[in-house]
Amino acid sequence: MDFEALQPELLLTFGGMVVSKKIKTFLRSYSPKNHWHIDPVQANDTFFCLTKHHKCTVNTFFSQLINLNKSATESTYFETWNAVKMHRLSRHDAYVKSIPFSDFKAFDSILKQIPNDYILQSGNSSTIRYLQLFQLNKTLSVFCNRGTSGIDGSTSTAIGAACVSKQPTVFISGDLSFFYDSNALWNNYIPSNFRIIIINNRGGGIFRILPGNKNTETFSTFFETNHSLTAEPISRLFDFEYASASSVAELDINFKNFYKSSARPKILEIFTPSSENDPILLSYFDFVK
Ligand SMILES: Cc1ncc(C[n+]2csc(CCOP(=O)(O)OP(=O)(O)O)c2C)c(N)n1
Repeated sequence: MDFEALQPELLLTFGGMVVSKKIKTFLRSYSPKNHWHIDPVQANDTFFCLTKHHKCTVNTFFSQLINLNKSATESTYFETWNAVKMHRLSRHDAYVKSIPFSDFKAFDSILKQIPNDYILQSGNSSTIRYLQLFQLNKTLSVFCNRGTSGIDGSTSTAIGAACVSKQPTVFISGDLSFFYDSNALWNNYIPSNFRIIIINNRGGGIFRILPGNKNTETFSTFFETNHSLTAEPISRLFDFEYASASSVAELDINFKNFYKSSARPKILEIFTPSSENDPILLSYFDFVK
């Protein structure tokens, strides 16, 4: 790819840290001439080229910018960028059609099924990383308790936020992250429209994505922490409805009912093949190039 053609003259950012390592690497290697961050209080110099911190809200910044009424500068930047984006989107769709059941395929199904206007809470680890590979339904409000990328406390955060917001919420979590914080379910305030989706790849799937020999007992015991737990007994303990799926067909059946109103909150546990997830994710990046 011609990265130089995508190098921006001006980069505008707002919000917290960028999750994508690829975007970070790109903007650090092909530095924008100017980087402006908009935030009333703080500005992270994520790309080591921050030139201005606009200390105001995003809405103030953009309304003042529009009011400047400056005529647009001649540029082909949008066309170049958009062509790359369109290519990537069509390759993305082709890739999803070609792959077997896996974390990747499960995310595709999950994201197509979330009803409009839901709050989507994401766990850390690969959940938040998969989410950024998909075009999300724009009516969703998406949250992730990033902090220092801890896999603890994500369920508690999602439940707390759902209690306060009163909006229907779906929380997507990895299995280890879910089991770490299972005590989050021990409270009397979980709304009945709260939904949990667990991607159970039987351990820390993210560690398989990193380079190294994965076919050793040391790897599976101490890095991946391979296990055979399921969330079904926990669902019974805390009075959640429970269902599970291990294929797209089973997911489709489950999603017919999953978001329907119910007296109790629900858990859907999706079992994926741990040793197939990482090659499928890594091949994706080559395929969409
Ligand atoms: C509190 C805390 N402990 C340990 C880690 C290190 N860590 C990062 S990812 C991960 C595995 C997460 O596994 P899971 O929740 O099943 O998600 P997956 O990687 O399979 O998507 C661990 C243990 C962490 N980030 N936070």
